[in-house]
Amino acid sequence: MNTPVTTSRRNPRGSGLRAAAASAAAVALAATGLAALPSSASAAADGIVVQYRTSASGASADQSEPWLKVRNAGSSSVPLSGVKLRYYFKADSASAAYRFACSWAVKGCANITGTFGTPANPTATADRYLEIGFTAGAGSLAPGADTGDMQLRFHQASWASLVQSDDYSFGPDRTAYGDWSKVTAHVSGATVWGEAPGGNGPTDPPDPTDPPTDPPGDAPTLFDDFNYSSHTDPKIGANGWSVRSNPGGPGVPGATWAPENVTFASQSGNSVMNLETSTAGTGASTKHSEILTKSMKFKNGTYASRVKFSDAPRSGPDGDRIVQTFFTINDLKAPMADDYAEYDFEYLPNGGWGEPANILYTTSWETYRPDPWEAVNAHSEVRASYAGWHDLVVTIDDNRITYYVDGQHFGTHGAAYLPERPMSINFNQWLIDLQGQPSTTPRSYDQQVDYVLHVKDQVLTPAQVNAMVGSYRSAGKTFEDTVPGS
Ligand SMILES: [Ca+2]
Ligand SMILES: [Ca+2]
Ligand SMILES: [Ca+2]
Repeated sequence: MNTPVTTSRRNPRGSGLRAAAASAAAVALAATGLAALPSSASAAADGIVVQYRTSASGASADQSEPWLKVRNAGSSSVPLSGVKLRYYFKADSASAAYRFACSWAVKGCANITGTFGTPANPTATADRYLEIGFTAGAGSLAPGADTGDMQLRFHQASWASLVQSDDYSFGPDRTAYGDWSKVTAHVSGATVWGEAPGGNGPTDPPDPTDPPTDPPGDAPTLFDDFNYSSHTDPKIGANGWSVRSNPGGPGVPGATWAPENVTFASQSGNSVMNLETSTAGTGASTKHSEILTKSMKFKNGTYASRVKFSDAPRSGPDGDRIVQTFFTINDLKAPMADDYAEYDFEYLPNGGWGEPANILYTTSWETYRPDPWEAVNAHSEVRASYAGWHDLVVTIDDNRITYYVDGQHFGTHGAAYLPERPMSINFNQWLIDLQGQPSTTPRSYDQQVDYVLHVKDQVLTPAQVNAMVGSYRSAGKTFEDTVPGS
């Protein structure tokens, strides 16, 4: 998408979420992110009861319509943002994609999230689940209270009819609300209501994509040490990269994305890529830079890169609201489409998005709507200088997204933010706006990138990442891509 965007909106090509930080929606979002972290609600959640009825009782239907209520039968208040519900079903084919919708809810559809996942141990009646979650805006359930009606539905992305008679959680006779143990409720990863389909309870063996005890030997991998001569080096395209030239957001309106601002230089025998952003204080003089994989084929697994952030321009006056990034992303097929996915490292050396100074964000996106702005994401942040080289790692398994900086845990975001579809891998540097430094004196900022590594479907520790990069280097291998296309 190349639609020009205002500075208060973001374009899915890049990442500019906190551009909307001033809006109430974004404030609610930040709260959502915090609530997605493990909460202490489990002690109070023993009394959670799930009630169910169907509004589409046919053996097959255009849409499945599980209507749900959550009741607090316990003795203390339960924050809904810590509660997840799972409705298990058998997919209509291995490749079938589903879409969630909320028709009406007492708590407000905007406070209810729906994502799809795959059980660790699929059964004949349950190889997918719909997971329902709540934003902070849904509030808490007092003892004895319930959520009221949640009129939910899902359908095939193709709108082909779906078969319900083979779905674990489906109750064709349940046309009025009643307790229903075939929809489970979870708090902080523990099952607090209902019975999961065979082999998917909380005490089951670890999922195969949970952290391996040994570094993987032959997992599909992308490694690139960015050993190129220039942005016109034909190896860049041959190795699957695109250096961006098409206009559009995010960032300063009228700015261009300059392929010539992506350069390569040897540092002690190791090739390093530089993304330069330059401006002389006007849209027309502003040049952003971005490199991204041409293929969206990356989903679960480990992503790692060594990136040098900078706090000051290479030349000229300082103060611009620059964004230095490493992220994965796919395309937003429709506003609030749940199969959108994005995972960001974003460093703002001079603040922006309402922040006065240095801040590093990691953000996991379920989805968003550009206009009017609404987003479903979770983020972690540290307000500090990150000038210099840093090891960035993000891992995605079937349960969570975990970020590390320099080997230290930086943030974990829950299952509601897991990717539904594969993504590209991107690096970019861009200016949020021109309000940080009003001067028209030319200046330019650098972001350097040493390497990128992706290991498909394997959760590596930061130490395992370093070991893998080390073995590529001792083998003299500067590029490998064995990740299959999707
Ligand atoms: Ca089915
Ligand atoms: Ca999503
Ligand atoms: Ca390198």
